[in-house]
Amino acid sequence: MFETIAIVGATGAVGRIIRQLLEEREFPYRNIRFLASKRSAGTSITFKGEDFLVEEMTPDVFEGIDLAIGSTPDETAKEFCPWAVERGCVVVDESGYWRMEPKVPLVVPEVNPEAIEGHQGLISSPNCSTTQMVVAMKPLHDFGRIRRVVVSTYQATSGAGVKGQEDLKAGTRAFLAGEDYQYQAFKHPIAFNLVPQIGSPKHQGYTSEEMKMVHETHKIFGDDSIRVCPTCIRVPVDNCHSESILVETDKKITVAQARELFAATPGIKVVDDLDSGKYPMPAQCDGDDAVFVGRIREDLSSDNGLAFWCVSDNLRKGAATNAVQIAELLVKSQAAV
Ligand code: 2RA
Repeated sequence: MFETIAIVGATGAVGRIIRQLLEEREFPYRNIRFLASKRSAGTSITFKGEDFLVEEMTPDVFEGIDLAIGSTPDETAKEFCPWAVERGCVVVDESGYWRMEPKVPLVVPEVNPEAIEGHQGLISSPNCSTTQMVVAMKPLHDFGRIRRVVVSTYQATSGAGVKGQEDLKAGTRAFLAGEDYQYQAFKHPIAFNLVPQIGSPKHQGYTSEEMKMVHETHKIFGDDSIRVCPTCIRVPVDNCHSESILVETDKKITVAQARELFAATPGIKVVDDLDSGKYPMPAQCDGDDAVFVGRIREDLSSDNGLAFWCVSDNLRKGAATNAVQIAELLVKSQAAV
């Protein structure tokens, strides 16, 4: 058990869910502290019925903290992670800043739990669009070796933060009232629209969000030979990312086999009955920690192709839940020593 734990970015949307999860999952600790930027420091947080003062993130605040779970912007993580690690604190970082550092394990507990072994104080949690995809890929990869993935994402506005969610609601109201609305999180209107750009232009016409799906998938599976072709789209959905995924495998996987493989995988829930209109939808997956899979079908255009639809709560499994699961792995690995 870690004696003193901290949530860094405790007042943000993901920080709030991390707090809920620590309580729900009875995460073990003796002392807990809540850290945030100067702007939120000094406010108070009620946790398990007790009031806590939110402390400002400074280098010295990490003295005496044994484990920190961080959900902050990249620039903040760039700063605070070394402060913490230098003071002997183990950090589970949810930001994008450290993910591709060779010495930093990038972990999805259902996929590569072994990667935490030999960590050097810092462990990263992947981007939300990657996390749900690799959880769904894992049983198929183990069974038939995935050699190619074509994925199109339908990403909710919550992925762009609370401002993104506000943009959807206020933009929709303004659209219906025939009024102008100044979008804060998005460059284009998101109400009654789709935006085929998430992140900045990065590589050969792909965006930074799309390239994260390529590089992070390679790192998590430890296999650069998996070819990944992503298209990331922002859609007018409040929360939960959806993905249309096509995998090509070395060994053919039938629909029945895929359904069985998915159903036997902890962390995956199968909702797959087209005749009765049953498939995962964002509005129904909101607030759940699972990765939902449905619309499982053979690819009509290739011999070993399998297509499916995948939905997950991007704030939970895509962020908070995965980070807390990594922290749980760390507790388990301490107990095993
Ligand atoms: C998004 N994946 O949905 C990002 C958040 N990390 O914008």
